[in-house]
Amino acid sequence: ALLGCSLATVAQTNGGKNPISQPLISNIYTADPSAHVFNGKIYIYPSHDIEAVNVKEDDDGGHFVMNDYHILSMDKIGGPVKDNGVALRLKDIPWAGRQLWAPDATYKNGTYYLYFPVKDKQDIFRIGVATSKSPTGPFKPEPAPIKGSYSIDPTVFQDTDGKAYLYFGGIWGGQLQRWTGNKYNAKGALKKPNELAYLPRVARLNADMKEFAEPVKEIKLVGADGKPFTEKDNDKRFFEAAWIHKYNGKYYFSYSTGDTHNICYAIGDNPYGPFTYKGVVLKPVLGWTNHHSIVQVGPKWYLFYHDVQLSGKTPLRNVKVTELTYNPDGTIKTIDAYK
Ligand code: FUB
Repeated sequence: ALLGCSLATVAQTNGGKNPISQPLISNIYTADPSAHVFNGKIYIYPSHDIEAVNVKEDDDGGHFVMNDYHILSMDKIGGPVKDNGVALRLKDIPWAGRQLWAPDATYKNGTYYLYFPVKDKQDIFRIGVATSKSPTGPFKPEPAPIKGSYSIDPTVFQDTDGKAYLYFGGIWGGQLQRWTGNKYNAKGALKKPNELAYLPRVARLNADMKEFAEPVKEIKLVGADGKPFTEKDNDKRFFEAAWIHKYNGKYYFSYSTGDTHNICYAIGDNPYGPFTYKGVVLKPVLGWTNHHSIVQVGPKWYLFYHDVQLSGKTPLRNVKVTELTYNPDGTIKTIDAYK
């Protein structure tokens, strides 16, 4: 283990209760795990965290300086985890400037599609797509970002009717506050406490999975009272890290609340929402960021997430997995990763 820390040495239990989840790998730092099952095997598409040299931690995430992706795979939960090596490098993306952040992937008709946010050469976050015949790459990037894309944390969802959607957005360093009505304003400001919070975005993808089929739309997120959140509801409002999954015919939109560090979820009846807030999936974890994915493996559901157990440092994270369970009414049981 390059980090001087094997799974055996970090093993710990919580007073005989469930074992606390351990990092899935320790040879590299990984974060923002987007997990999928392809052909019965589990693949994790994470960010690859690296040490930032001469960069101070700031509110815009300047310290997240990632420059490639490694895809992880495992045959079963609890089994050995393989690091499949470099799948895509920043330097091979013709339009990219810096900061290769949280990716996601999907499969359609013999091709795997990797969606990734990265700052372009003008330092504006855009979303790119790269393709491969293998789930672990290497991935070949398209020559330009997806037209009309912006901000960070793309997540791709293919519905049972075959339509595919890209969800994205993140405030602060993710630059969502610079985009109103899909128009860029470099001076876009954060909302004041009583103003309506920024909303995540969605666009349906073309059949080729490489372009938006429609203008980007805002996703309506409302509280249990049916009212939209204001910025002061920052323990519930959207910040970044969108994910969507379907359970019993309902659409579950989950996301991070950023500066209050929760992963929350809201339920809707279709891919565009509105989504009604239901509660917390994952309480704050070690480190500033909280980012997750929710996936069914066989009969069980799992939450992939990260914390900073191995390094103790926010920009050097490690991915983990734990079981996720539903209540009979379809709500999710809140997870505390350390109890
Ligand atoms: O990994 C960089 C950023 O940190 C992600 O884009 C956010 O979701 C947060 O996890």
